[in-house]
Amino acid sequence: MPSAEGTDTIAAVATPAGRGGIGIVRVSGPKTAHIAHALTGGTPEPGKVRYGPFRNAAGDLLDKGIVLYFRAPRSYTGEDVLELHGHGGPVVMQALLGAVLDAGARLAEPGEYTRRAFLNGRLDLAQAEAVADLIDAASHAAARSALRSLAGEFSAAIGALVAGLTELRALTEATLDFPEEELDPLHRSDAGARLVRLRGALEDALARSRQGSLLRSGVQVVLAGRPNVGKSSLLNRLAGEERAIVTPVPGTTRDALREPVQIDGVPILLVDTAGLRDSRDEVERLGMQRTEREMARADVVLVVLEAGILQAPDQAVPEGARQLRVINKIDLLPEARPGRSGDEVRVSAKTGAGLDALRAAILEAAGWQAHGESVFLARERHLRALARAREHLEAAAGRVSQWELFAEELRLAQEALGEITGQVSADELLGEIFSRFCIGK
Ligand SMILES: Nc1nc2c(ncn2[C@@H]2O[C@H](COP(=O)(O)OP(=O)(O)OP(=O)(O)O)[C@@H](O)[C@H]2O)c(=O)[nH]1
Ligand SMILES: [Mg+2]
Repeated sequence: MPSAEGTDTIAAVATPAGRGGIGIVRVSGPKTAHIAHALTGGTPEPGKVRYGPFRNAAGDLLDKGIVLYFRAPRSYTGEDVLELHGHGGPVVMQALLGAVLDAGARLAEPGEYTRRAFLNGRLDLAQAEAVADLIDAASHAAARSALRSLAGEFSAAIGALVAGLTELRALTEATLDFPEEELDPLHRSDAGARLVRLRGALEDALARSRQGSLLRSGVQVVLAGRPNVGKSSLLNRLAGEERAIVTPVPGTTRDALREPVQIDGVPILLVDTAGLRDSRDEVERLGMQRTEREMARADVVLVVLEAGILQAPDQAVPEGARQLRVINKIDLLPEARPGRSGDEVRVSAKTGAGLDALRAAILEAAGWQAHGESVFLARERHLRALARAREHLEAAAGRVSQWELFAEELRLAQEALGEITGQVSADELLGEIFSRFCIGK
């Protein structure tokens, strides 16, 4: 269960490195009021904004700025928190931080503020992760989804599942105490029905989380094919600007070129590659090796072919990647129609015909279904926990007449779900999660 750990006071520059109008040094812990006094010469009032000079122990003026003070537990970390808003230059910030450290704080570790917020019960683990995800969000859709997790929507869905499991366990354990009770057959069908409902709710949470994990980590889409089929032209079309060099000379692209784009808010990393063919040119061959490496990492491979020629590269698309056949240059064939049939999309990079169908096909191949506002920006860790809970519920479904085993599977499912919000969490797990934050968060 969350509880306060270290009683030392931490400090860090909370704004990004570099120069800006404002820079903030944040302090959290028991010595905060003392440090505020040391730098500003007064005891700050909680919740009040004050403007004044910041000085070091020798009395030198370091900067003038705004002081914000939050008293425990009504602060981000749940401890006393001080924010010194000064001028955002690296020298000023280092001087302020130095004075704060001299006054008794130590430098915060990555993610330590949010870790304290979790340990003091201000946030659960899924919410704490959402803080990092919101900051790292690569699209508006990802940011909105992280914000919903931060507001507790994901945790609430997990909490509802846990509550359902707790009820079912309580019922089951009551039956274990009275094995001969008449109520048993009744209870059995009730338990069965409850389990079916819980499994449905878990499937739903898992589906929404899978979608969200696409938003969080993005999708890698590789354009591959023989030289001159129009891979770079397609990349430029999808990116909406001339990023890759396009020429009529086969073998133009030598190196893999990455371009982040968004399709319906889903972050997509497009990778243009060197065309695949037999070549004696050393540079081109190195380029082709890269193409194969990129294909091995791809979520979706677009195998681009030229209309009328339809010659595919000899290299196979690796297993695990979804593949779409993209017939380009259909403007050259008067009878060809843009659009999609199955895993084949007909387009023209030149005219833009069929590009919307291609975008839709990419999203579908990546596993995206528009869930509107309700996807959870889940992490791999959450998906694994949900999948484990699902296995235990499945095992429980096969044990509806062996109550002890049934109860045990329910307990294990609940434990897996508890890891998501941090109700059950080992120290290593916390270390692993928070060490990926940057300092000052
Ligand atoms: N008519 C027509 N020409 C196209 C189309 N797409 C590309 N081209 C032309 O085809 C030639 C090759 O295009 P690129 O985009 O460089 O082809 P690539 O597949 O990237 O070629 P490499 O980098 O050499 O492997 C250029 O002259 C393009 O203008 C299209 O849809 N229609
Ligand atoms: Mg090219």
